[in-house]
Amino acid sequence: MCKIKCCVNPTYVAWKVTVIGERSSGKTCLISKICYDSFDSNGCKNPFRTLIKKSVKLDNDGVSSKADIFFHEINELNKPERYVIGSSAIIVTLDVTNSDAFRNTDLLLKYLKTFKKNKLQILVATKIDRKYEAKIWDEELTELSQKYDIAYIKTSSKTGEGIDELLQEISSTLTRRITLNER
Ligand SMILES: Nc1nc2c(ncn2[C@@H]2O[C@H](COP(=O)(O)OP(=O)(O)O)[C@@H](O)[C@H]2O)c(=O)[nH]1
Ligand SMILES: [Mg+2]
Repeated sequence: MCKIKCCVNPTYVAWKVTVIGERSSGKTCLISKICYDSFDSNGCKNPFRTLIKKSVKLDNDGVSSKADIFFHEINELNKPERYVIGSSAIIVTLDVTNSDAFRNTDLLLKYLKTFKKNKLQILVATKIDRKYEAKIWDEELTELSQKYDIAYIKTSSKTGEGIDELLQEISSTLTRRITLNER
């Protein structure tokens, strides 16, 4: 089994991150915003099935290094284990304007609990710019976050809100995990 440690040297690390969520929950737009800083209001037609790279700089206890984060998306909410093989993190997207998505996201997070030990998981509320149409609020997000003991971040791929915070959360948490692993 490839542990994250084997991909690491003092100045470079690579992580695979899986973005999973209901259809139209904003996965493609999220990856596009993170990796290309672009948002297409006509919708993002082509899903990112292959890995899309975002390079970030890390500062680990004063030692600067580089990380490449490779994102991909999946729609298969039903037993997605084969798609998350080799992933260091799983981002679960939840469209705040879609009240029907709450239950399926709850079920997905329940299923993903199995992977919690070795994969960072973050609940990402999407389309926060449409707050006047929002059906899912902090109360529901906090409920899921506490139930499954995972962080949640509110984002908008349209305005960019929360995108830097999300990237920071991924890179700092995964860096911390490497450091702990190496001790
Ligand atoms: N207003 C707004 N619309 C978004 C946002 N993210 C995605 N969308 C729209 O939601 C629809 C589905 O997005 P997409 O990324 O293709 O969803 P996916 O099926 O989960 O990959 C598209 O019409 C997007 O333009 C967002 O942050 N704000
Ligand atoms: Mg898509």
